[in-house]
Amino acid sequence: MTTLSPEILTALEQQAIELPSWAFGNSGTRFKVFQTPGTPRDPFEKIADAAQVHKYTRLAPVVALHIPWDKVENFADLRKHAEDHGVELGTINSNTFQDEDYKFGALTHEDAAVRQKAIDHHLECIDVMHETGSRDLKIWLAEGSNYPGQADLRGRQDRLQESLQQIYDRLGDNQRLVLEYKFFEPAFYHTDVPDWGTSYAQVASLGEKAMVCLDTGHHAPGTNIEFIVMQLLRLGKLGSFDFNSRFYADDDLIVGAADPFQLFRILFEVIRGGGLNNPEIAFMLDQCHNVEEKIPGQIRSVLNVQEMTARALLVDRDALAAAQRSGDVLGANAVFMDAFYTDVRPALAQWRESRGLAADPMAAFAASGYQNTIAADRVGGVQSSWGA
Ligand code: LRH
Ligand code: MN
Ligand code: MN
Repeated sequence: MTTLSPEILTALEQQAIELPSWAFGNSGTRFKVFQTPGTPRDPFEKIADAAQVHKYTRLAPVVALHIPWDKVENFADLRKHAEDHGVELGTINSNTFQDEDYKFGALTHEDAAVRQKAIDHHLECIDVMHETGSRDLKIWLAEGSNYPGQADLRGRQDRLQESLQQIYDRLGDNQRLVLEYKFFEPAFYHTDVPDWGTSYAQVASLGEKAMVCLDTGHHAPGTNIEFIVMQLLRLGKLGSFDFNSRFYADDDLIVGAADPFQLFRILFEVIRGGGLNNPEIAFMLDQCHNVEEKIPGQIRSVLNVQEMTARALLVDRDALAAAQRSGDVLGANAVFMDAFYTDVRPALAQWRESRGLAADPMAAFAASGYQNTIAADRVGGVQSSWGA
């Protein structure tokens, strides 16, 4: 069995992954939203379910909210509820993609009144952040156009900058804005924030409290995502991850499911760039569990991240650097692949037991009976996000 060094175990001990509240609600495609028994009926129940993931893994102490999906009358109550369940409230995600007024844009809209409405929504999110104790306001914009000539690309970029500046100016001293990019969907011809370069250009001119969010599912097939991770870390502008995996487009599948090797390569660059356990970077999941059970789906996800982190930490960096310096192409590649092919699961299971956790968190959760209890107790669970 591979053993993990004390240094590696210390690094793993500090790992913290933020869960998306919406992963616990029903979601689907534009074709169908399937109902799962036991689905939370409100944000309080979503937090209770998220706390189960942390209970069995000790990897997920923070839960991100999406506004208005998680709007409650009193956010201080929700915060207290989270703390009572052993977790914290984290990133606040804004939503300008489900409102009629935003058909032709929100922060980029031609009409100043519509832009103001969208800015005001973000200011409201900042108010929420003060109550929840959240640091980050995460903005993803569904804005763009479908046909060449439909929109003035340059004008929209200028308006975006002005709108973001107004939001940025409202941030408190310890608050940040993270701007997420996505190459297409729902707009199919152009998107206003399609890539890391645009996000970087926008946040760089806002100031130090503005960073880029990298959602792993938001790139064209074949994109070298770890290169982007390296570059943003190098520039000091990587604010957060939205982890998930994709086969085709924005699939939102379990992180590491489609391509564990890509996750390994990303985490290697995170470690190389000083990003692991760096409080400046939020390691978030952004996933939907459309056909599988949601709590086990999230447990599987955080374990996948932990597993690939452990493998990436196993890379013999000295041997790798020596091989790189001497131009030993295949030697360098072999050092890299040796770490990737190492099965760390038995060592992680043993380590979990040494910390009073079950060796197999998936099995322990299944045996706990929690799923049956919520299925019996909760009727009419909420739909959290996409779909009809
Ligand atoms: C957009 C996105 C963004 C949203 C989330 C629900 O595709 O990745 O982060 O907030 O999905
Ligand atoms: Mn995302
Ligand atoms: Mn997405």
